[in-house]
Amino acid sequence: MGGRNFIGLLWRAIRTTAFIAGLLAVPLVAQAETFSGLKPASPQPDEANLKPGLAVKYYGVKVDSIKELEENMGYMDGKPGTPIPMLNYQVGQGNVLTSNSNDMVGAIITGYIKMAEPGRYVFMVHSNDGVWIAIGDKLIYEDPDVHADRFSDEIVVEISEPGWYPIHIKYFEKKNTSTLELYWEAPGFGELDYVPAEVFSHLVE
Ligand SMILES: [Ca+2]
Repeated sequence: MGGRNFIGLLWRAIRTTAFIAGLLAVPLVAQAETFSGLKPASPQPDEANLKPGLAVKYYGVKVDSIKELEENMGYMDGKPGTPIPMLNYQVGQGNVLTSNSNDMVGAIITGYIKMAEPGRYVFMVHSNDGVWIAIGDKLIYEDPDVHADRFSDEIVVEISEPGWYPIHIKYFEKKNTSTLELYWEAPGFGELDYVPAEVFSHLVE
């Protein structure tokens, strides 16, 4: 999927720029928004009932925004798809996520993400087209319209309670190329990388 070394370099460049800007007191880099108050799953899911990856429902829709996807969902039933192991999709014109379609796909992705240590998590999202992401019932990011591959800014999440948190993603791809990638820098993980498959799970329906 290719972008990994690039994102590492980009990350270091951003960090270096921010550091130098800090030294010079030049406001070159916007302050990242910090999210707290995320709610862990309560009760925590029974690990015996968890399956790897995130659950997904697909909608065959041609929409221009997350809002339009939601409107379509009001009168359509989603079709359960193959679970999504991790969010590392930059597939050009290939099939969207685990669907069998390469265009006009809406996806509702649900499950849990394990944040095993308390502290500060820095997320970044790479999307094409629109995306909306909530963790622990808190909206942490949306870029809801049609767009070419685009990175979020840093999304800083601070938690005090380790464990499984519900994750809820709305995503659509209208046409041409598609991308959905989720990166993080977690306590103890060192540097920005894909959120690894082992921290995603979903309950069997
Ligand atoms: Ca596209």
